[in-house]
Amino acid sequence: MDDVYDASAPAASDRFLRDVLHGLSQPQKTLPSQYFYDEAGSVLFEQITELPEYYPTRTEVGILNQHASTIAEAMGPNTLLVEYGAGASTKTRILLDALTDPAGYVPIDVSEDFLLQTAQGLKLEYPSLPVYPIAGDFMVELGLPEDVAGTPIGFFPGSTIGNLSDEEIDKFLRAARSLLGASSKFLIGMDLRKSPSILIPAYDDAAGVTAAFNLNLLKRINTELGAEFDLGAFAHKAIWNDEASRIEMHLESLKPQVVTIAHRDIHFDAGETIHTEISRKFDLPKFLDLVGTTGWTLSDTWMDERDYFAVLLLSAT
Ligand code: SAH
Ligand code: AVI
Repeated sequence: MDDVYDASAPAASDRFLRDVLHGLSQPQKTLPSQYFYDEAGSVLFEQITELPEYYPTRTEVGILNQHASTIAEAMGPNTLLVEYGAGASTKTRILLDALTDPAGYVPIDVSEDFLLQTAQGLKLEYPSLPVYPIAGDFMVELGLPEDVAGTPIGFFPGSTIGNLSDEEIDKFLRAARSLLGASSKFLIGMDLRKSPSILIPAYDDAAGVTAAFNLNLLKRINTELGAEFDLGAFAHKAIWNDEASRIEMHLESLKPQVVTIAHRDIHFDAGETIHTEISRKFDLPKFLDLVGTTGWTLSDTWMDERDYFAVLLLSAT
């Protein structure tokens, strides 16, 4: 494996502190969801994917398994697979097994230690596949490593696109189009709108794994920024926002309290929340409006029998 290219190293902890203080100074306190993913957060996310209530992963895996050869054919030979928010690269293996002579794999992720472990595991499983991990934020302009070969094809599974706002999706798709180039395609997985009776338990599971994932953000702020959040004084909440068609995760302060971060006192009322994540549930026409003029057009769509999840193939225009 080539050395990891760390796209965010110089100012990572400064940026984390700045983002935390900025988010916690807003009238609706908020924290960017990308900070869930330190190593513990990535492990917790993997546990979420195995929960009985969390249908997205197994549904998307089912779609990819069912259509792997068609998808691989559409991607073509000599693919340089560029994955945004790669995590454990579980779904990647389905594509790698179906692709004809893949030229390489570029996993991009903010969770650096987890990314490196995943990349090392892949190198053992696919000894002839060049793997070029990039540690960094996929929302900033990234470059591909100089020595890559093949036709760049994007992969953005997991409905991670649902964790982005309209403006972020627009910026992200344009940046991906510029990175991947004019011959590219982009395979994107997205969760679809469905009954709150299915959605709420998926984000508030009986075993409390999603609660631990949400609270891990405060734990991380304590460890990395020297704050003193009392984890027992905040509770996980998952809310369905019907108008915005999204699940919102919050952390609710269970009492009035003050938390000090970098000499700044942050006041919480009892019942006040920190908004930590949006998880959008799309309908296809609305998503295609967002794709709009970003340099991509829809080529193909695959869905499961229950219409829970969609995998879209976009082509560069
Ligand atoms: N693709 C995997 C993992 C999805 S979890 C799957 O489908 O199961 C979301 C992943 O995106 C995590 O690994 C997280 O660390 C990463 N991630 C979230 N926001 C990111 C950002 N802004 N830049 C880079 N990686 C990000
Ligand atoms: C990574 N992302 C798409 C997950 C989701 O479903 O929004 C993260 C997650 N949050 C709570 N559970 C899982």
